[in-house]
Amino acid sequence: TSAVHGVRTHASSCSDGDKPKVLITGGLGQLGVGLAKSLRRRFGKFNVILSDIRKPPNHVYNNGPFIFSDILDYKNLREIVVNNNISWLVHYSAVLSAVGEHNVALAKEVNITGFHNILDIATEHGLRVFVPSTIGAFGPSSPKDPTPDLCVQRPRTIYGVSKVHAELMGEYYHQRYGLDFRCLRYPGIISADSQPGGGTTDYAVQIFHAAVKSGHFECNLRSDTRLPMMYIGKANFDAFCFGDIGTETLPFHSSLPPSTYPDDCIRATMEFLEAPDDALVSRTYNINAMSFTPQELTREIQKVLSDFKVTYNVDPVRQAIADGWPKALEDSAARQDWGWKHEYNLPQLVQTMLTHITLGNK
Ligand code: AKB
Repeated sequence: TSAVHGVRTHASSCSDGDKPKVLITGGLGQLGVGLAKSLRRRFGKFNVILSDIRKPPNHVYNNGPFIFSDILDYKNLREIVVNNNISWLVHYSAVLSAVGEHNVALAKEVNITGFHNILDIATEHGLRVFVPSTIGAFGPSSPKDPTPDLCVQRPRTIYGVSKVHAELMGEYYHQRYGLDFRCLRYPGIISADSQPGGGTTDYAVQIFHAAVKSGHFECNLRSDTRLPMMYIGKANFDAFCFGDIGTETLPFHSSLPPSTYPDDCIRATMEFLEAPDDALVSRTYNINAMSFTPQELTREIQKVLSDFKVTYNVDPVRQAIADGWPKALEDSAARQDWGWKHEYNLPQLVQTMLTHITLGNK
């Protein structure tokens, strides 16, 4: 009998007073460490557990609880939830778009079977569960500029199909069993200190590292490929903000106002996770920040690094995926229902990324 057959429905429970006890799966990917840091600041170091199937670098071990967790191992996952009194589950494990097309069986296993385990365990234990969806949940027949929350969704990648499946299953479990399912459709996420793993939007992270290190970048998407993107703050942004790096002069950065919001992606996720249940008219929301092409991004980087050169060697798999994706997401419902507001535009993104990467390389 699968767990969901014995399901009881309860409101999301919290453990330490009002504080949730959070488990993050896929914690060593592009997003987990940064989110853990913000959640720990808010709810306490020991109330947020990062998990993955890989051994973490020392700085992750030293910054708070980390455990092995394999989302394909139902019993292991259930044991972790029970033994740690987990009340919120952030499910970041996923095989991304480009890697998924090269290994459909793996993507199906992780993104669909693994997600079923998450859904059943979350339902059985009354968890609040956050699952990111993506611009990849849309396809060539979706309206593209902007793409509304509700429209035709016929993605042509296993990644996209698995994300539409997750959206629909989560919404179904919400209305059928009362599961507190929350899902944001992320744009391509741009991070300074963590690498994306096998996506179509990866170029927009790699280009910054290449600009700083070698002054040349070979781009695997066509120069006019417009995609929605969003900035995620550095996981060790405190050190950057509060002067742990000494008296070093910050390159490029001087015109930026000192930001109380060191990012958009983590803030969106935190605000959505904490939004009162009755504010959520829907369970799946688009969130949008900026959109640009490789050519526009290159020009913005060249305003700072004038010798930077980009050449193009298009990957047909990634290009076909990108050609079917939205150019911008329509996100007025997120703005209206739970107050979403982006902070970073293209010039701010470029200045911040170049600053972080340059300082990180010193
Ligand atoms: C990918 O490119 O696969 C991801 C995404 C947009 O979901 N970054």
